[in-house]
Amino acid sequence: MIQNLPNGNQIHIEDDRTGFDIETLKRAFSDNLFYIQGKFPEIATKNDFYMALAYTVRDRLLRRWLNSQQTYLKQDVKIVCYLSAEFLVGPHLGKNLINLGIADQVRQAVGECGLNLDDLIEQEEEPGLGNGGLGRLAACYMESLATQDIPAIGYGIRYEFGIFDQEICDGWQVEITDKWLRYGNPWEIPRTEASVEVGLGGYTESYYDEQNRYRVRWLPDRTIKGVPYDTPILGYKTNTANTLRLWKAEAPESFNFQAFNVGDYYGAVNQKTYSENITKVLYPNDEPIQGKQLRLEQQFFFVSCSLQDMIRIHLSKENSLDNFADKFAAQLNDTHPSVGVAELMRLLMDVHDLEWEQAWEITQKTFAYTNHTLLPEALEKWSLSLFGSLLPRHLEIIYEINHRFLNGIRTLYPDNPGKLSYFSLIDDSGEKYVRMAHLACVGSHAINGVAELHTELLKKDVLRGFYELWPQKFSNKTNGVTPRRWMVLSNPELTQLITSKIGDTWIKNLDELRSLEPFADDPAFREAWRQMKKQVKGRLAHRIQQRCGITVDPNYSLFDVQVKRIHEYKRQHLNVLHIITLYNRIKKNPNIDIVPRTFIFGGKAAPSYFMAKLIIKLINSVAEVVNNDPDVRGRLKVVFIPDYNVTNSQLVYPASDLSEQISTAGKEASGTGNMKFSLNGALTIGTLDGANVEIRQQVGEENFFLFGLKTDEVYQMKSQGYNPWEFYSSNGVLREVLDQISSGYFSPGDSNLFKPLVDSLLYHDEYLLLADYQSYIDCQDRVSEAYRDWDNWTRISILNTARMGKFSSDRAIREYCQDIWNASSVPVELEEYVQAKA
Ligand code: B1H
Repeated sequence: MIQNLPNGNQIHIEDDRTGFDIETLKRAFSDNLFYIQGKFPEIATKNDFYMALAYTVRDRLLRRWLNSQQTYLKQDVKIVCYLSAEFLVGPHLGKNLINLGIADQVRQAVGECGLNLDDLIEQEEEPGLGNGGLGRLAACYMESLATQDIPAIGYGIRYEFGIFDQEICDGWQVEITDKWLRYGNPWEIPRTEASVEVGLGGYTESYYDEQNRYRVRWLPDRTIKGVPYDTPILGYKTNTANTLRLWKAEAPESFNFQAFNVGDYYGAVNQKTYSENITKVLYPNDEPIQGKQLRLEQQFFFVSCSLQDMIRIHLSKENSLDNFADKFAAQLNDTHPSVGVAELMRLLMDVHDLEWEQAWEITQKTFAYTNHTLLPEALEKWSLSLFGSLLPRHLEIIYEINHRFLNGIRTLYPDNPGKLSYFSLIDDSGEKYVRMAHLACVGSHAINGVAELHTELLKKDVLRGFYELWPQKFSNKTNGVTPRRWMVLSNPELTQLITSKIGDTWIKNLDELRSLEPFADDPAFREAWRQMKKQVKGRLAHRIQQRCGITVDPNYSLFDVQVKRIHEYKRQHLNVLHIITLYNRIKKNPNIDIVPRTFIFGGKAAPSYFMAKLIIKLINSVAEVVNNDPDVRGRLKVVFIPDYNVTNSQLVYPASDLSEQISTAGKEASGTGNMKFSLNGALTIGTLDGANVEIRQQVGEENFFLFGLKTDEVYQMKSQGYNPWEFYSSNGVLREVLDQISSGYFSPGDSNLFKPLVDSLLYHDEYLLLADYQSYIDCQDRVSEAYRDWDNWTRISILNTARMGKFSSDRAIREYCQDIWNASSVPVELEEYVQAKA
């Protein structure tokens, strides 16, 4: 590149920070080891080498990133702002090498330094800034936005401790704090100069301004400083690098000393600690969050920081906020950021002097809301007393929004006062609450679910009234995943095999996988596919041996995999009932001809979710018995992979033969793991739930193992008074399995250990395991039969991959851009030189 010097001269450089050839990469790598890590190679740790390489790669990102930001500043672009309490981005190094297109060069350069690239990639501690699907979706969407050159900012929280690390001790989950920042984070850049202040608590007062207009101002009693930390998110083989901007809470420089005891130094230090608490830790979901003040503080904190940031960016380019909604689209990733509706109103009115009507129009045009769950217990609500004491001005604004909204409802349904309490933003049936989903619906111009079935159920059930009111606001946006991480990075063998037949353009245009279909009938290709699968399974087998000390067979055993958060609705325990059923068949007839299976589980349970933790213990207890019973002779193996996270999952999806997607119909909003499995050629056993429905449509009914009650049958069975005991008493095989668990067969010395679990199934069975048991077992028997014909299984595996193009996050992002954001591509040119002058 050419660089301008301050004196106007120019110098040409193939410099160590941008060059891609092997010698340059090697030089840059050693340079970073010396000057950033401060080490000679002789004494450098693996982590030092990782850091040196990470900085080498980061340097090559920066030019693209700065050029992207400069392009957005100079051109009249619309920026998509994805507001999310979670971004589960996963490790950056391998991903950035793929997207920069320099994985091969870097592998060679590092190799010539006597190191192995995969070892260094493995050193990276992943940022666990999310619970599961919702946070991972946000990460896939950021990647697809960049790949399609859409200007975007991801706004979230820089948790000091992300999702806890899981260890398994004596079969139980133990939680360890996730100190992911321990060794430093080479991928982020703090932007202290762009810090903002956020208020909390206090009171409001009204006044008349110079023009004698009635105004309100908020006088918070605490102020927190938000410091942005930016991470570049590079698109695949494009110059666009967008920003993930995560906020860290700090104490403000200047205190309002009046509010404290003047001179109370220790009090002031305490206050500092208190401020920094806000971004300390990610809350694990599936925990009752009601009343958790810190969680509401987190939500308001990051949303206020982000909206202030968007307004600052806007006002640096334009002199009024009138067209704010034409320049920014703000997507609410579930209700977690929905307090933003009230905060944007406050900023526009109280700080920037707009009138209600205009502020409201801008707010509604700016926001859109994605719902991710139908579970009633997961719908967020905040008690009025907590909300009002923390955000008094926002509560006033919410009352006013509600007042105006309900006036409209009264006019529309004059004879139906029940409609008022149905729609109200305030639940006042007992203790009063703010209903965040209602706030999100009223404050947004668009509302979407994350799979066709889920969106239909939102319209029919959870948000029915809102759908009747504003049908035009509703649409479906089926989730998607990025093939760059979930195929190219995690499954190079598969990527290479596909590319050898159809070229590599499918990586950016996943529908092209269709052209693989004819090869499903080519015996040589099937053989190559089978060998590829064996090799990838071998990698996982090796890891399982290392991590769990369990030997599994990658050659003949069917890898039957369920990895996801542990939750009763996801029914990991139904899977366990199947394992025990097979085990009993062997015990009764040790010479039975059975298809060998390796059952692989992974997933974290919320620390306070007793039943989920008991399910983990059950899996490990069954594993102990099955894996060590000589009658089984290794034909069945059960493995629980500890600490399931993005890094581990990249090893799991490619190695799977069978994907377990067995939630109770109507409970899983979409699922995204289901897509990652099938893209990697696993066949699915699943219910008609979430995106399973669409996966089955795409791959073909005959290539999908369907079982279980459908959503309407679930409703029907519940309304007729479901009695699990009937299934228990009428099905001897099932009865035997449950009796074994409750009699302590799998928990020697503690026969009561699993009683809560069995009792819950026998007396409530909220998620209808017993009702679906037989259908699941029969379906699993069909799976085994199908696996015996490995050649046909391979054919179906190829067809699965070939027909999954729809589930690219690129497709999902295109739909959001067209239907909701009205955003378009802005290609970024790499400038020939960087200005040295200001
Ligand atoms: C999903 C959540 C979620 N839905 C509360 N809801 C949380 C709710 O910390 N909290 O309070 C965190 C997360 N996560 C998942 O979203 C759905 O269960 C999946 O079915 C879906 O695929 C995923 C992405 O849409």
